[in-house]
Amino acid sequence: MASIEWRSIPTVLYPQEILDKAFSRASKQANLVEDPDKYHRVRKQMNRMVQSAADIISTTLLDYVAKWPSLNSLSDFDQALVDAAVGNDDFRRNLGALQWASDKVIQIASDSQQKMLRLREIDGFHKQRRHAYGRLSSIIDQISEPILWLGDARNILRKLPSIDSLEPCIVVAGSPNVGKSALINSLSSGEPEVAEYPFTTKQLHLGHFLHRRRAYQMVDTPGLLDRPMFERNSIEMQAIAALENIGDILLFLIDDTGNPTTPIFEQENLLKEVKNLITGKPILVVYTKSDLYEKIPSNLDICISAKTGYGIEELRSQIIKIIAADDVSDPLSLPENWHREDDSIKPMGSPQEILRRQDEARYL
Ligand SMILES: Nc1nc2c(ncn2[C@@H]2O[C@H](COP(=O)(O)OP(=O)(O)OP(=O)(O)O)[C@@H](O)[C@H]2O)c(=O)[nH]1
Ligand SMILES: [Mg+2]
Repeated sequence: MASIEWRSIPTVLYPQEILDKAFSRASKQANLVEDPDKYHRVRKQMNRMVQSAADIISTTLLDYVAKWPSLNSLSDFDQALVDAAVGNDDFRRNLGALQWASDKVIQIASDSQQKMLRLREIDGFHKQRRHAYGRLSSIIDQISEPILWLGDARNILRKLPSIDSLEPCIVVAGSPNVGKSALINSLSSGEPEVAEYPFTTKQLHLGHFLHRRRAYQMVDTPGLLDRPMFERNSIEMQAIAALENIGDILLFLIDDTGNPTTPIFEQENLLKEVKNLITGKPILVVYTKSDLYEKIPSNLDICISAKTGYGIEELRSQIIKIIAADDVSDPLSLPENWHREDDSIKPMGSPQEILRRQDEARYL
């Protein structure tokens, strides 16, 4: 599943702006009508106005529906994000209202066309046009709340983190202040991003590094796990459950240096709880802030310092090894015991050769 580019969700016009856009373009269309006979000209003009206005309104609305992600196609994690940020039910209901309005608007245009066919007076065409415009405005009026909701929701959704579920993902957890964000920053190549995390009031750090052309994404979990289980609300629980889906590995950071914000026994309790909650993936326990030890205790398997870079490269290699993303089988190789009808077919050669031949064929 590809990632959602939340930032690409288009701006939503205000209800009045949608109408203004539709009516002004419709008038321009009407001006293009040429017919020396006034009766026919007015009939065509009025008809053209209604049809164009309805078309523009309907395309504008359907464009929103098309450009907003469909919830069903989102990963569990993204669905949990949307739910926490704006509410999945509202999301569905308000987009559904746009679809409903678009259908209505097309119906109004078609009714109007039928009626104009039966009219015999110039005045009647004008009246019918005004009547249709009134009905179009009333439809937009009826969906003004959903439109305004979508405008607000867009501004919230734009700030959500984008995580590509096709690429490996490392989830970084631990008590407050243990150094989650600092670790992500030091493992990242390029500028780490900051995004909104709707489950908590804190901002979340996103980073990635490349290894053999794969982007290893990192996401931290500020404030998500540092409360006891019974204090968490259902949305936070949903977020934790969703972490199961996005992450290939969970790094659990512990600050066991002199004066951690959270006492070590609490951090260890949290680790136990996390191990119970997140069962389907490897958990790597990482001790942080190694620079603060006079001598690093020998029982700490993995100890790093985001400040000095100590242990960071070793940790990176370990993560890559555990995820084993590079072990994917060669997509161009045939399965074993592949059945061939024709033995005379020559072996195709190495994947590189096949690609080279395909490349050459393209330029023949
Ligand atoms: N000496 C030292 N300080 C560090 C190191 N890593 C982080 N810190 C400090 O520890 C504090 C917390 O670091 P953050 O990376 O913000 O910790 P966090 O886990 O993201 O904190 P929250 O997002 O609030 O849960 C900051 O003041 C950092 O400067 C380290 O390797 N060595
Ligand atoms: Mg942080």
